[in-house]
Amino acid sequence: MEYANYIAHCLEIARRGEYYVAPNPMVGAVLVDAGGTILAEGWHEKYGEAHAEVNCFRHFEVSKSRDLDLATCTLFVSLEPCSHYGKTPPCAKLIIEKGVGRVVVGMLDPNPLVAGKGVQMLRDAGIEVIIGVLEEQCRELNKRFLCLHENHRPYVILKWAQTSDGFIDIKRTSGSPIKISTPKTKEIVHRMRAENMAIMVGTNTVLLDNPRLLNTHWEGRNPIRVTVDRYNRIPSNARILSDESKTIVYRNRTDWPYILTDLASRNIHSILVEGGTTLLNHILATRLWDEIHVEVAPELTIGDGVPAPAIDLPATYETVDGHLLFTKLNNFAKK
Ligand code: AOF
Ligand code: ZN
Repeated sequence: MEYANYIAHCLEIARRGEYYVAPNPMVGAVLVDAGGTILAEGWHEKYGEAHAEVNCFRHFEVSKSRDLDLATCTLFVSLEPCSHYGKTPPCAKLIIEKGVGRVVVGMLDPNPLVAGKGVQMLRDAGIEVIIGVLEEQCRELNKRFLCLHENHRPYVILKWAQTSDGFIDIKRTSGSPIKISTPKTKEIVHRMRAENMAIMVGTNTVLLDNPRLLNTHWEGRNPIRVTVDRYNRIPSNARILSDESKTIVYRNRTDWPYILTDLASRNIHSILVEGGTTLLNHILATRLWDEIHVEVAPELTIGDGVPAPAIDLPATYETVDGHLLFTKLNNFAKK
């Protein structure tokens, strides 16, 4: 029985919960008989609802093989089964009750409510437990959830679009921003808004662009909007304050380490920062970020404007609609 193949399948089905489970992790589970046949599968579908293991057993109960002795079977799950009473009862307890013989776990759950206790419960009940299969892929899938529990701050993604001569906008005090993104790259931005729990822009962007910062071009929830307003300049009718989603405005303390700590205390596991340059440069100086995504429009030069943050772009990029999409990962963020 090739464990990695089944954990790979768990990861594939876990992703179906992508836009619906935050701040919980995406988790997939498959129940496999002694001959290696998958009897049932399940994944965490929605925040606050059943965990992957519960859904897997539910599907098993309605299957033809439900009378099988589960002592001969293996449950594969991409994350350690939980041991706590949260919004749902502990999955480890359910697995013990079902009498499963063996459990293969992709990676341990760093949530202090679980953190090894799920595996301990299973082992105490005499179940064979194997830990650490495709661990790197398991970590990548839930990098936001892991960042919150391991680093006690949200996963931070900085994102901007710039002209080929390095500007994010024309200099202006009114009027509309220059359009840099294409329809397809705009869709990618909305997907990023759906992937992250929060979205942030600085005061100037709120005042100049009056953005809604919603996810209107991709499935899933709208992100929680975050901004700073030290001098009470944001008017009460600003679109960022609309009731289409929640908004957090920092007024007294606006430094990035403080904001991250506060967001973590609200269980926000990820934030996408879309600008402007002042905010992005402040964040870059703290080194508290995880990814940077830069879109460059090669055909667009404006000679003068608001400069993009000065960073070294990586050598490789993706091309979408003729635009260059660079992704830079942080090497010095504490992992
Ligand atoms: C599992 N299987 O599919 C998931 C787990 O509030 P609750 O009850 O939904 O618990 C959320 C926590 O449970 C979450 O922070 C993480 O530690 C774990 N997620 N565990 O056994 C699952 N999604
Ligand atoms: Zn659980």
